[in-house]
Amino acid sequence: MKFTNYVLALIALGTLLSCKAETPTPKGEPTKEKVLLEEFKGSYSADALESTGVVEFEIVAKRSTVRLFEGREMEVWAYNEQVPGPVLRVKLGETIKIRFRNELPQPTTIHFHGVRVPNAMDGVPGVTQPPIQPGDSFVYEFVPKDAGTFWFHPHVRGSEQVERGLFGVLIVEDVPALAYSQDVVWVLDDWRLTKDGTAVDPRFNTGGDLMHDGRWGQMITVNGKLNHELIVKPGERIRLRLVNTSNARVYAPNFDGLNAKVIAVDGMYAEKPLSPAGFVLAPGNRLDLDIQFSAKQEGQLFPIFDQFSRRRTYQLASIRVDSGSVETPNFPSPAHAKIPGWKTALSTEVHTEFVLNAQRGGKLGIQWQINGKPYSDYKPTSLTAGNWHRLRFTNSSGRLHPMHIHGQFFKVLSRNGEPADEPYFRDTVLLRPREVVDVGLVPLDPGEWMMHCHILEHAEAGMMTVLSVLPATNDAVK
Ligand SMILES: [Cu+2]
Repeated sequence: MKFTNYVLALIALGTLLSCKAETPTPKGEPTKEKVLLEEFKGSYSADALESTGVVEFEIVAKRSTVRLFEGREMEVWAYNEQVPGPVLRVKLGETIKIRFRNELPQPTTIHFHGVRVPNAMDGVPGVTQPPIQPGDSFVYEFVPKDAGTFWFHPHVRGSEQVERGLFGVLIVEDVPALAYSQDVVWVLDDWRLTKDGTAVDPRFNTGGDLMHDGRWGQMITVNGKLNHELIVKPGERIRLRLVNTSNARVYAPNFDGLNAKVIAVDGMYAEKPLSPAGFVLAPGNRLDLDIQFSAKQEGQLFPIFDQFSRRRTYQLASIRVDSGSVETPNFPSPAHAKIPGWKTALSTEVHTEFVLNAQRGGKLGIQWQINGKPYSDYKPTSLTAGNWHRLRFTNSSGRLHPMHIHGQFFKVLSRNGEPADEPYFRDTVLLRPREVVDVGLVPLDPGEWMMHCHILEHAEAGMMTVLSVLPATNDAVK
C-alpha cells in the first residue's frame, strides 16, 4: 500500500471509530447527545414502583382442542387450553408471578413483549435463560414499570409455537383506574389451516414464506372468532386494545365514522390523542383506542375493515350500537405522556446502522441477516444504559421487516431521511421495502436484549441479534 493510501485508510478508520463517540461541541457547551438526554428526562422512570402486592397466575402450555372461527374444533397448542391465551390483568405497582409448566412436545419459554422486565425474566433461550424442557417448570416474576397493553408468547421456534396458538395478553392497569365503560381487548391473528380445516397447517418456514413476508394465513380472527361483534350502548366511552399476534400479517384497521382516538402505541401513552388514520399494526404492535358513542349512533353497525393489502379488504370485526343509553364517563384523555421532541436528533452521528438483507444458505435455505450475519453468528452491539443513541435500520431488501427491540422503547426520528412526526414511543417499527428508519433510544436496563424482525419466519431464518446494554456511566440519566 502506498503511503498516501495508508494515511487515507487510517483517516477512514478514525472516522469509523469516531462515529461511536459523541458529537464534539465548542468547549463548555453540553454535547448534542446530552441536550437530547435532558429532553428525555421524565418520559418514563428507570425503576418500577415498590411492589404493592403479588398477583399469581398459573399457565400450562399444552396440546389442546379449542373452538375457533365459527365454533369449529381445532387442534392447537395453547396456554391454559385457550386461544387466544388468558388475558392477565395486574395493577401498576403489583408484582406479577407466573408459575409456568411446559407440557408441549418441545422446549419453550415465555417472552413478555414490550414489558421492561429484569433481563433474567425476558424469556430468551440461550441468552436470558435455558429453554424450559417438556415436563419442566419456570417461575416468571417481575413488577411491570408501565401501565398499558402488552402480550406474551414463546421465544423458542416462534414461527411454529406462536402460529399453533401460543399467545396471551398482559394488561397493566392504571392506578387509579380509568372510568371507561368497557375495557376491551381485540387479539388480531390469522391462520393457515390444513385442507380439511381442522388443524394448523404443519408446514412451517416454507421457502415461499421465508423468501417473502412470512406466513400469512387465509383466516383472520379477532379473539379467535370470525366476524367478532362488540356490543356497546349509546353514551359509552370504551377503551379498545388491539394486539397483533400474527406471525407476519400487517393490519391497517379503519375506524372511519367512529369518534375514535389512538391513546397508546405499543403499550405506552402518546403525548396527545391522535387520529387512527394511517396507523398500522405490524406483528407485535399494539394500539389502544378511546372511542365514544353518541345517541345518534343508536342501532348502527360499524364494520371494522383491514385495509393494509391493496388487493383485498378484510372485515376484522364489527361494533354494534345497541339501544338504551348510558351516561358518558367524563375524564381527560390519558394520552398526555411526556415525549421528547428530539428535533435536533438528526444532526447527531448514527451510533450503529443495522443493514437488513437476505442470502441463500443456512439450515432453511435462506438466511435473513443483520449486518451480514445471521443470528447463529451474531456479534452483540454495545449500548450504554442512560445514554442517548441514534440507531439506523437500513432495509436493503424488498420485504417488510417489523423490527422489535426487547426491554426498551424508542422513538422514530426519520424515514428515508425525512423527519418523522411520531409523538409516542414504540417497541416495534415496520420497515417497508428499501426503507431507512432512524430511531432515538435511551436504554435504561442493563442486560442482553434481543433485537429482531417480528415476522417470525424471518427471525427463525436468522434475523435476530443482541443489544448488549452496559451499566450506566456517571453522567447518564437515572
Ligand atoms: Cu423481517
